[in-house]
Amino acid sequence: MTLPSRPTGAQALIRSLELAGTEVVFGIPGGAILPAYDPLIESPVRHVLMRHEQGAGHAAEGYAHATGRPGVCFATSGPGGCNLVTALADAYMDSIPVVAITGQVPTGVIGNDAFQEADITGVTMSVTKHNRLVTRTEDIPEAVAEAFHIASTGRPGPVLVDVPKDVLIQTAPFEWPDCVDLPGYRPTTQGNRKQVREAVKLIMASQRPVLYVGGGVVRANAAADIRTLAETGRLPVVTTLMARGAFPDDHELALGMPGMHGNYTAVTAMQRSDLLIAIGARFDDRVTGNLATFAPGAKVVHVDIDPAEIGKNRAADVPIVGDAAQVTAALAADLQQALAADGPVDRSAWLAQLDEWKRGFPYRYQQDDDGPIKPQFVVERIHAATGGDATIVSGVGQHQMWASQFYRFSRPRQWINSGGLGTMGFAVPAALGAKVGRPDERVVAIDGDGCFQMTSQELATSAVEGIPIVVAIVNNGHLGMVRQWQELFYDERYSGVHLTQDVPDYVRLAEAYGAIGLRAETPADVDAVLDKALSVTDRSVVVDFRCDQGEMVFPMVPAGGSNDDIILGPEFAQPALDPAEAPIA
Ligand SMILES: Cc1ncc(C[n+]2csc(CCOP(=O)(O)OP(=O)(O)O)c2C)c(N)n1
Repeated sequence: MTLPSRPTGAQALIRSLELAGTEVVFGIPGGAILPAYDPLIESPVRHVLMRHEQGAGHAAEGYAHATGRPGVCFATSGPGGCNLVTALADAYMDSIPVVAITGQVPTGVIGNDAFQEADITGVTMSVTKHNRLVTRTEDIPEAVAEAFHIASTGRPGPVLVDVPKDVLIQTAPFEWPDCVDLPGYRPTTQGNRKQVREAVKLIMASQRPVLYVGGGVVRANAAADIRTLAETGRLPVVTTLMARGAFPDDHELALGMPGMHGNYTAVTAMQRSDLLIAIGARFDDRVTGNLATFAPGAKVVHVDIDPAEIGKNRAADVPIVGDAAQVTAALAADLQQALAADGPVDRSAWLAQLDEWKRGFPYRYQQDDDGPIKPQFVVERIHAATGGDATIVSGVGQHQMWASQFYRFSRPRQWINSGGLGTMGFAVPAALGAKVGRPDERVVAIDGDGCFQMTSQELATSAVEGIPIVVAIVNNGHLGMVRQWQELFYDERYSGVHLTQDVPDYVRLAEAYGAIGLRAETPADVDAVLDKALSVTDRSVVVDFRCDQGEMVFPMVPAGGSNDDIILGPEFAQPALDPAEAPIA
């Protein structure tokens, strides 16, 4: 877009977005942000009109997850900005680079309880990496440049820029900053050399190491370095829920997902380990279980770009602040040298033990030909039907765990989910964002029936904007994950979890939104329905998989429990706890 010598704030905003590399904005207009929508008409930046601002935020996240570039969303003042809050909190928890632009009431009436006024910088203070109210038109380019810089450097995260309507309307000279220099904000990227050497000493001395790979590895594009490090040191690798795909599941050193619903080998390997090399991971309670009993014999090397993460939950013997890719590459190079100098470390007993656990305790489920469809079977068949090559996006709940457990991931950014905040309703809009960012990818949302109903209106966005995705609804008629807790920990006293499988009619709902609706009712239907769904490329397809309503996710470490007390499956299920002793979520 070419600018006049004194552009309006709105023109400056859109030009700044272009200069920051924005190709698409997900949003909904309104009074305060209206001026910014006008120059969008001349701009090559695509605007995707969403049906709810939460959807705009999740779509921006999905775009960022899939591409690694910041996702951008627009909302108007007051309710528009407030509707973005969940998505911003989600991006904050999962370190996703998002730039949110909100309109604000004119500067003269700020603080006046003006129509559609909300103090959105105040509201989002704790769920954004940074936010700013711009009060002068000439500051817009700098504010946008800063927002992209902060969102995408260091530990990525959401940044909100709030622009009052009069600031968008007034004119000012346009000056795009060549570089952004923020005093006090200089993320350390290169790990301390001495600490890297100390870490390598621990790796060389370790008999039972585990490379504990977190979402930061995906954010830092460090997957190739992780592979080099793992293969150099023959280090077994666990990939957390946020890191699935950062190390290929079919690799001989891959142990899969640890944590509350992780597999026995990953969980137990960490418990028995004598050295955890944590990279871009944050010792989340869903991974550690009860911290007091977590990996009791393990020393810890902790690599993170955010110094606040190191020692937060578990003390580190060797803390290394730095970029996951740079530090991992340095570790691999030093380890290579140490191995060349001192010879290989014999860890055959440990690796044999891990293999034995892998063989003895894989994820398990039973699909009977004449029984109800098992959700795990649906995920396995989606894997087969997509040749393991789709981008998988999930909602939150049981289906999320099954998707993470049973889809075999082979590359980073192939798995997109809401880990930290656990936001129901994430899948459909995030899948749309991912598809916009990677249009050549097959994008499949594996969603719960409860989650789907929170943001299903974005199917309209899909139809009108031409963004085709497949939505596989694991329809168990319940808020399944909560139902599971009530079954296990509240003596089967079900309260507020029954949705029914029939309302809404997902096939007709899909059709009403211009998508194709399909249903699978028996295991024999599953492959044919999937083939049909995946053969459609010009519109979205929603598949209603009528699944077993009582299936539970295993293994399970009850919240707050010790990872040593992992429950492997129904046949090992423990007696219901007294509700007074029920785990604290
Ligand atoms: C916005 C929001 N509200 C409530 C919850 C609590 N919660 C976690 S999982 C879950 C059930 C999800 O149900 P569904 O989408 O049907 O998935 P399922 O567990 O059955 O696979 C609920 C209510 C949440 N995570 N997010």
